[in-house]
Amino acid sequence: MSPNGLDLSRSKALFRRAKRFIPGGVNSPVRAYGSVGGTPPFIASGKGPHVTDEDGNSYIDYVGSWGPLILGHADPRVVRAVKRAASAGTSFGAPTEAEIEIAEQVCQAVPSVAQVRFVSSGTEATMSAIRLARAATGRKKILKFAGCYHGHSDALLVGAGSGVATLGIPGSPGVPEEFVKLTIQAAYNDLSSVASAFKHHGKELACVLVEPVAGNMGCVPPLPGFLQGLRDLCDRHGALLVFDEVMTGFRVAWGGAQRLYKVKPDLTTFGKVIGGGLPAAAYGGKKELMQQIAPAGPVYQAGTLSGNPLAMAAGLETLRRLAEPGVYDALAEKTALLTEGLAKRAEAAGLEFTTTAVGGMFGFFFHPGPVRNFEDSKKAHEARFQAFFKSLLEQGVYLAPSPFEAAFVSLAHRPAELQQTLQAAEIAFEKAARVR
Ligand code: HOZ
Repeated sequence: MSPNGLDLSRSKALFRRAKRFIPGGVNSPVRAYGSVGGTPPFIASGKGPHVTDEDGNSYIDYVGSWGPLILGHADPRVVRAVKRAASAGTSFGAPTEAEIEIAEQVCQAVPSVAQVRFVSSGTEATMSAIRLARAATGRKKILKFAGCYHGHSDALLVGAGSGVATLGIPGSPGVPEEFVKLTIQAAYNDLSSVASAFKHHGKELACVLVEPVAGNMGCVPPLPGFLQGLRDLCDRHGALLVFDEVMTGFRVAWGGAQRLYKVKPDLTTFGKVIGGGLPAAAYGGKKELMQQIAPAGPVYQAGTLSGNPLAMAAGLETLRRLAEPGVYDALAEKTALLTEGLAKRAEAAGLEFTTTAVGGMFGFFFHPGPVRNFEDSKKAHEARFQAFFKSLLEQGVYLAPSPFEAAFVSLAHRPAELQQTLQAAEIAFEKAARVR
């Protein structure tokens, strides 16, 4: 470490070079470290719970590629499966057996999914699920929650969390206002706001789209009864319930949040874990709905790299490991050790602080809590987050550079890394406490 913090000289040079050819120097906005300042470490490699940057700094990683790496970096079984698949050919744009195997796994694990279509990104999955919901109901409007992020398709940038919230922009130029008018917003964990939206738009709402555990306004779990309440309202008004499980699918429990909270949506979207660190995502649901997708039905959706053999191999191997007994209990225990340890240390530093956790996903807020929705999440102390983030990074702990992102624990995180993180947090909290 240099006297002024980390030595990131090579990352700095790479960032300058990247900015010449890539907008903002990054291929996804939050990675530019705009809201925390400084230079993003350019990552050279990852192994287990660690990533190493181009300057040779090693970090305990709680980003996990923003969720997919539930087994940690370069898991040997996943790497072997990908190598095997690659040596048999990287892409065919034709059906393969691996697609059936992973589809079978998903349909067996997720109670509401009888059929599933693979795509390449969460954005694509959610955009396609909405198209299907609109086609199935003959309605145009959709309801989403402020602070929930469902990818960057036009209709879904309204009140979006994640990068949109981090940049502090209300939406995006280039999204026609006609599209925006079709997206109705409600407050997360607030059934009365949903009931009121149904009162005004009931006959026009094709679906309610929700992250069953919000992960793009920080990690905000559903209050008891919220998801079931959505199910009931959708049934009453003839709208479909769509769970965006891109983040929560196979992350918070085997079969996802719907299995944990025992609420069955009509459609579900997946991404991240399901691709085992390669670009794969999916949407699925009841057979009668999925049979409307082309070529079985008239709702069009297609993709050259959909069901890509490398991504299917990585996803399948990841799901096989996750199907082993005790995996999710182990993950939840690791997460609890970390969040409880953080809360204790924050209290000792005299800070107002709240943590949230579901399975292998967690959040923390410099805020006394409770954090139930986007409005609560936005009240968290931003400058304290920045100080905490910076100190942890300098001490070798890698978190998402935004208070609106969730954090992830992997099966590769051992007690030693968790304890090391808590020790670093003690110093980081002292620094945060000096920020008024
Ligand atoms: N903001 C997205 C995750 N919630 C993607 C971040 C990235 O890949 O840079």
